[in-house]
Amino acid sequence: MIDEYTSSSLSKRLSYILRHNPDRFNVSLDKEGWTNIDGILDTLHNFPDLIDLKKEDLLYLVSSQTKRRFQISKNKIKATYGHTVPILKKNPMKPPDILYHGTSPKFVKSIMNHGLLKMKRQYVHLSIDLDTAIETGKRKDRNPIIIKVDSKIAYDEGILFYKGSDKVWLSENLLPNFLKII
Ligand code: HQG
Repeated sequence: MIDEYTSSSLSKRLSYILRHNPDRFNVSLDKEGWTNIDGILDTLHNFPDLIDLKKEDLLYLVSSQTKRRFQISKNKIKATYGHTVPILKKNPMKPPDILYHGTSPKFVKSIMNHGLLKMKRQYVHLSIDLDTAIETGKRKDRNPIIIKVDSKIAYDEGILFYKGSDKVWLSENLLPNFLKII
């Protein structure tokens, strides 16, 4: 079984390959972002510290993450959200009434002027609760700012939302009038 450190760095490398740069690793994704588990294992075995990685380790990583970053179906695996490579759009769904976005204080002025934008990713990423938003924001700054998103009004006004995972919702760009700093 892999230790916690390896598990976290494996998750980051897998995210990088499946969300952002499959080509660099000769990994091919289908239209929905799926690829073969055996192929991805072969790719991961090229990292010196992952040479002994077993399929069970990968299955354990996927099932143990509360953020559900990856999905497995039969012999395939995909990243559930976060892509910068284009994959087929998910089906729109009605979001919870309120969602959150954690970010760095240095982006807040621009966000409140221009709205929350997808930037390099395929969607804007939103968190289901404050804890997840704080964790997300901490990737950018030790003291993140949390923006509350009025997803009910945005949805009622025609903005499309998609379920990313249990903790993550996705949307199109959101105008500042749907946002409030908390
Ligand atoms: C910012 C993690 C200036 C935005 C997370 C964010 C998420 C603006 C950054 C997922 C802006 C993009 C994605 C504007 C947005 N002006 N800055 N108008 N609009 N931004 O990393 O949402 O742990 O691409 O605030 O939990 O931080 O990897 O997106 O700071 O679900 O599974 O532009 O990644 O999930 O940064 O994170 P990112 P994100 P994992």
